[in-house]
Amino acid sequence: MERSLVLVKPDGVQRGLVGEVISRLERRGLRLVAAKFMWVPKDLAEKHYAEHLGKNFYPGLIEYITSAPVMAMVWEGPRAVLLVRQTVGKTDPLEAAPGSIRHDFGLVKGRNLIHASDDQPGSAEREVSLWFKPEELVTWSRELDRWLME
Ligand code: D4T
Repeated sequence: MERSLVLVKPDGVQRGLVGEVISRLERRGLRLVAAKFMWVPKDLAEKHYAEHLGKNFYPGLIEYITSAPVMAMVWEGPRAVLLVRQTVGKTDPLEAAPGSIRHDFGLVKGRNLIHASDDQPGSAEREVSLWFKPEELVTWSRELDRWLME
């Protein structure tokens, strides 16, 4: 079982797409483990995007992610990291596969609606622990799980 950190970014929240994102991930069969609606403190934004420090788009990225509230969530399932990335689509909406969230709702990389953990080793675990305390992660099962998972 894997976990992935998903953020509906400020543009997704402002455009009323929180429900759409949750609905797509639920329909995929993934299980919600944690969620909080929040302003992103600048130090959290800087830690989250530390790998981009020094790049030309970094200042705009920090300003964007702190410009309005985000919906931060953890989703769980077998191969959840890649499944969520597939549902989200590639970083640039122009390259995102038809049917993905960024394809269906996005125009440009700098307003791509949603974040999802990548599949670098340890990346998802690092992000989940950056955004959520262990006690905020809910352990539960669904009756439906036996029809979704072997
Ligand atoms: P996030 O991290 O927001 O889910 O996006 P990705 O995982 O798909 O992409 P990323 O880490 O490479 O980029 C982080 C963030 O920066 C914005 N960005 C990226 C941008 O504005 N211009 C760029 O050239 C790149 C590469 C978009 C997402």
